[in-house]
Amino acid sequence: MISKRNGSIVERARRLLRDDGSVLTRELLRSPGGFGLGQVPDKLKPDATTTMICGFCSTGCGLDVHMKDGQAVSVTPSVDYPVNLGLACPKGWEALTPLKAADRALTPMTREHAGERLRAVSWEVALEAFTARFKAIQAKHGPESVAFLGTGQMPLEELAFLGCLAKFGMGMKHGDGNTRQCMATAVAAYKSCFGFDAPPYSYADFEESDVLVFIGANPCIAHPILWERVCRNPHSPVVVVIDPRRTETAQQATAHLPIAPKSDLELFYGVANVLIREGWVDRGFVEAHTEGFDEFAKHVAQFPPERASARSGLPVERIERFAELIHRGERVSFWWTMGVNQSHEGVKVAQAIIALSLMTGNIGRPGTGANSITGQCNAMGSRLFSNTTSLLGGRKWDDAEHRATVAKRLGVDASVIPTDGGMAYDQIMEAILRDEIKGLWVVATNPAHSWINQRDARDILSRLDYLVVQDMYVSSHTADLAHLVLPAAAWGEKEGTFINSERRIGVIKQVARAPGEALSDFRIFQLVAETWGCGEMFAEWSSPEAVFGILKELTKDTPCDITGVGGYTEVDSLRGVQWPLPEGEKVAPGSERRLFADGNFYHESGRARFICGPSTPVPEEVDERFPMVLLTGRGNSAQWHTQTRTGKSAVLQTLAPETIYVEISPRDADRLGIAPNDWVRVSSRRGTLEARAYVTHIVQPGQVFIPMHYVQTNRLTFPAFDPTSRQPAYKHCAVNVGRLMLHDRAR
Ligand SMILES: Nc1nc2c(c(=O)[nH]1)N[C@H]1C(S)=C(S)[C@@H](COP(=O)(O)OP(=O)(O)OC[C@H]3O[C@@H](n4cnc5c(=O)[nH]c(N)nc54)[C@H](O)[C@@H]3O)O[C@H]1N2
Ligand SMILES: Nc1nc2c(c(=O)[nH]1)N[C@H]1C(S)=C(S)[C@@H](COP(=O)(O)OP(=O)(O)OC[C@H]3O[C@@H](n4cnc5c(=O)[nH]c(N)nc54)[C@H](O)[C@@H]3O)O[C@H]1N2
Ligand code: SF4
Ligand SMILES: [Mo]
Repeated sequence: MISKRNGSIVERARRLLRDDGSVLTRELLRSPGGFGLGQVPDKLKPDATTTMICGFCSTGCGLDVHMKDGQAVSVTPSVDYPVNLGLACPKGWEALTPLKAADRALTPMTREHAGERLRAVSWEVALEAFTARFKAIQAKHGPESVAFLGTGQMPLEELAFLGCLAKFGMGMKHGDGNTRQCMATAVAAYKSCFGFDAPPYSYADFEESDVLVFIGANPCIAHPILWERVCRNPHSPVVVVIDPRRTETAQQATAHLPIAPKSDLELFYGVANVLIREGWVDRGFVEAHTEGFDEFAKHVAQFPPERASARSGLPVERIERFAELIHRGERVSFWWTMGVNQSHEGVKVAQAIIALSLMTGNIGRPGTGANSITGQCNAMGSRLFSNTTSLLGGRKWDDAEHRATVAKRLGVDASVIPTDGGMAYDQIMEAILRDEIKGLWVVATNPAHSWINQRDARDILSRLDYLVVQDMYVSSHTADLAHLVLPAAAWGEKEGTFINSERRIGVIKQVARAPGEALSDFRIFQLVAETWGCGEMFAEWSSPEAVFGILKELTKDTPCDITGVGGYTEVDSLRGVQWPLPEGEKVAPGSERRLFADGNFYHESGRARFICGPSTPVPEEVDERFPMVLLTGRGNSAQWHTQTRTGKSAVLQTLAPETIYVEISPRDADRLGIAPNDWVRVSSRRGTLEARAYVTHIVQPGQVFIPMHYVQTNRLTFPAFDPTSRQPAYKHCAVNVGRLMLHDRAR
């Protein structure tokens, strides 16, 4: 099974291997040229300080990691990094703690059947099993019967490796990632309106706007350092927050528009209607740089502010005042996040936001833009390089020329490159249910907690003939269902690059040793390639930096062209570098750039497009039995997603609520006889959970909110998806709430 190619990594490994795998690991940890990664790079002197990008959110703060005796001992925010300017949120300060947790995956582990205990095995046994099981499934059910789920939390070099290995080397057609849960809507909107997935802004725009509109975004919690940038704005800006909840951000804003959930589309069409009615359109910009405005104007004529008012619950005059504010603003920027993306009609909402910025000429100038903020540290990288929705470099799967270019550079036959991106995440889950997909490789994501409608999700995952989970922890809820767990090194224990929300590429470095026999995802992919028998295909993929070089070349002549960027050292000395930077162009260290300053967009016509469509009813209306709307999202700046990492820091745990809670309005609490801190039961048609009542004016009557950080939350969510982006609509389903008597509480 193992490739016999002389000098191959596995051959080398084999020579070093003893039965229990221990020698392999120890030897490799000592060999900087081998595939071990325990070695702190030579350039890192003991006691030196080095700067790298934070591994949590897409803000991409620079962190100074301080070393003593060759080990990272503490972290402080970098003062001269253009993103965070000396600031960090609690997760950044605590970035090293999750590495030391007791439940780190230390060796590969297997089990035959669900419910059995995992058993430690050597890497060789694990790789043999991985290959034999997946190959057997493919032999029986076809190559497409094995799929993968990846992540926006691995460096570019790793997520590109996974996408190329799986699709070109292992014959998989279907593979997606957690970026589908997160950014797919923005991707679809940008591609359709701009001709490429291109967030146009730079963080300097937070400081240069005179009107900032946040839509379904709570940066005080989810992107605290970006909110700090807003606070540095010297123009006394007007900040408008459009969110059903009076969030921490809304509380600090100039104005809060507490719209009814999922009424954004009709609201924005109503605003566009007023802008047109009042003659507040930048005709010069629209004529010179856009297409489709007339049809858009015709469409929004059906949405007078009265209609927007009826749907959103905002008075007509507030809608008109909001339109006027946009008109009067000289530099208006629109910022959106999950309140828009995670909706059954999110793509249309995002397109409507883009339309507002285009029709008022608020794009390409300082302080403007239709700006989607990304979520995870490398979500932007995964959009361009994970080989899921886009072919490497943001290219198109269905374009023969694009496929040929990629095939040529990678030295593979063009026939191994599929002609479409394959199934989206939800379609992969459905295909498992239909018995079409029987094997799944899950890397750096935790779907048993984070996927929508959890009962079904877990049922689906447990139907697989073979589930491989590659994670830094052995204790994740998804690892609980795995047949094979591969132990991964984490941020801080490996190197590579991330792309942040403003398109800035930054470097991460190895400052700590991975525990036990954990290997970087990069090394795991190399070993899988060798074991699978496609190692030749990746002969050039010898190190993360070598892969960075290949990926750079693959961006040539695309909108995200970074052929002018040097190696890691140069990226570092430039304090990160934003794409694009084609060969021959230069930027100064710490510089900030935005797109579309020349009014040229990426469609063949060079124009941006207005796109619109009918609004659609919410997938699960409230009714008598389930009379309240459940919203979900981020709860606290010290909690990250499924908490596998932040849950390991005592400091972060102290900053976060102890137990799961549900925000409920005083009026509903009163009506239901619920006092603050009471235990309540929240139920939907799909499941039930128990939570503490947080009685608060943050939520409107008729709505409740539960953070996603608790594993119970997705028991309730309704599996609806935007039909274009296939992003899950996590932010709307029908529930009921009732007070729990003490004796009712499930143990
Ligand atoms: N501390 C912390 N920070 C994080 C993360 C984390 O887990 N913890 N995760 C990161 C990731 S991956 C992401 S994607 C981002 C997410 O960042 P955000 O999108 O800012 O966070 P969310 O809380 O998911 O959603 C934002 C808001 O959308 C609102 N909303 C719900 N429905 C609607 C609606 O119909 N219309 C409008 N206009 N608003 C609505 C919710 O009330 C919520 O306040 O955060 C990133 N940052
Ligand atoms: N109800 C509800 N659900 C939601 C959301 C919501 O708003 N509401 N938001 C959605 C969004 S936007 C997102 S992005 C998803 C996030 O959902 P997930 O991706 O499932 O969440 P994480 O906890 O970040 O999972 C990352 C996993 O990777 C592991 N890991 C970390 N670093 C590494 C590494 O370097 N290598 C490997 N191999 N493993 C590593 C972690 O231990 C963890 O198990 O959740 C989605 N789910
Ligand atoms: S804001 Fe995001 S990138 Fe910055 S320190 Fe916090 S988690 Fe890290
Ligand atoms: Mo996300």
